[in-house]
Amino acid sequence: MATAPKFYLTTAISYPNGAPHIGHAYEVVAADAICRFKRLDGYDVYFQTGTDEHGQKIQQAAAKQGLTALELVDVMAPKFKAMADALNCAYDRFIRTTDADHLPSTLELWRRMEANGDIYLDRYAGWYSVRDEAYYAEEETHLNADGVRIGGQGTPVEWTEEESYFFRLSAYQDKLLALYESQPDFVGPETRRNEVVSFVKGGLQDLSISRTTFDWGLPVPGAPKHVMYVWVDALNNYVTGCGFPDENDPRWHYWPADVHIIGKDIIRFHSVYWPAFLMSAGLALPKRVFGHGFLLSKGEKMSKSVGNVVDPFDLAAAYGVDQLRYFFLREVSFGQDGNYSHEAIVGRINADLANDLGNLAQRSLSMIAKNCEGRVPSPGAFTEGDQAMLALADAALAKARAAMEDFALHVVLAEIWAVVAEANRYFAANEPWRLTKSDPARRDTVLYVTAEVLRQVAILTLPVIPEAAGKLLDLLAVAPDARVFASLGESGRLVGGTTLPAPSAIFPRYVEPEAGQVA
Ligand code: ME8
Repeated sequence: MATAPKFYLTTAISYPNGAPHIGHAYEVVAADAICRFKRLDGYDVYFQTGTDEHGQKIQQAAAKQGLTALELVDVMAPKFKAMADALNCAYDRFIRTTDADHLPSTLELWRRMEANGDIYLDRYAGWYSVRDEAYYAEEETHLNADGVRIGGQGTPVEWTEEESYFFRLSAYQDKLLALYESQPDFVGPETRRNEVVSFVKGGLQDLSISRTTFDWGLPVPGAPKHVMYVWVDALNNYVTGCGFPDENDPRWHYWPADVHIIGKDIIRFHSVYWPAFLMSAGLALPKRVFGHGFLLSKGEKMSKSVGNVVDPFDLAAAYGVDQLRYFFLREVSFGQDGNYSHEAIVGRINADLANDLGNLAQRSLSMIAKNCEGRVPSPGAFTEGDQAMLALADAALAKARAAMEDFALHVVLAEIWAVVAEANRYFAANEPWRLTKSDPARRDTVLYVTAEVLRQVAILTLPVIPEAAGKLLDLLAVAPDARVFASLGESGRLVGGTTLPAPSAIFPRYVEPEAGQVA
């Protein structure tokens, strides 16, 4: 038997300096949908997410609460894991950078970069943002109205001077440019690629990769005063998860990652520093880095001071897990920023899920239960219209796959909903409810075609709304092993006469809670 092609996807690992927010939820849901899609399409998938637990930002947050850094991350990291679980994200590993296997892995990365002549000791003097855990060149900073110096991503920077190990990033400028040239989709989407290429063309400074003014980090080998710069530690999680440095580890074959799914604010770390570290250490490079956009609350960036940091657990409880997942992935063009609001979420739930898909399923399955003895109806000869309807459903996988090549999750869903819309037109135009007396055989054919289209829509939507799509497949009596993309199209057609369970609703409409109740 041919072995399945592998697919290794990672999300960013989040800073557990506070509770997870809707941006974290968005990223892990998108990553999960891509992984589920690939699994259903026959890939051997490895999906890693987790938390980034070292560095000054965590240490400062802990100190503010009177906790040690370890105490803080031991409270917060489980909340990130619980969020991924609550949102039905089927990750293979939730990595924490405090996990025991991450230290030997990261020491080995360091050792290899050092052996390659890329690490030297010097002094750092420059601007540092603790919030971004990032160094900024003077020209990337400005003074704001209050006289506070602000870095490239809008956060305050502070002057930092200390002894530091440096990574010879400047030596990788040409190699990186050659990489972007030879693999045009290495960084996506296009806007992010252009941004990275022009940053690298502008010239690369060597990178400070150790700190001496605090101690919450991985130790630099042979230099007890130094802890590693948190980004060296953080990026390396991606190979730790594959068993690095043990190349006999059964997970090692997953490396290199097929894609790192991250937010647009950390594209530079992933598409400049990380490939340079890997080249230096003699390791294979990830195939792609994709920077999604930011989720904004009615156009504003989330921040605790604006008071619009939304708790993902509350959202899931208010709207439903599948509903929230669908909203994230349908409403926002993956790769661009998107807005969320109560109105927008309710609009999507009621229009797309409750009306378009839910009602069609409910109406057609109730008619089948009532008129066809609760069995899949046996179709007669197909008309041209029936054939066109089936052909549209059969063609959806190819369109979804093509969109998935660009991680265009919103296009994947738009293609599937184009089939749903056509199925609604087909059902309305053929009026099966009028045929019971005049032509029951024709009614059965129309109901069969509708149910068969629903089968395909349910399989295709499993990556995004796993629970509801699974329920729809239960109602259609589709066997568990037939819930894969290989069963789409003609090969997996519903079989007339198959007994069906009693129908029930899959998507209730969202109804505003009574005044006084919290949504
Ligand atoms: O950056 N909308 O951690 P983090 C969408 N530890 N995505 C958002 C977002 C928003 N409003 N806010 C943040 C870090 N994100 C590092 C990563 S990886 C080796 C280390 C995304 O907790 C953000 O872009 O600040 C990033 O991809 C992820 O959430 C974690 O952000």
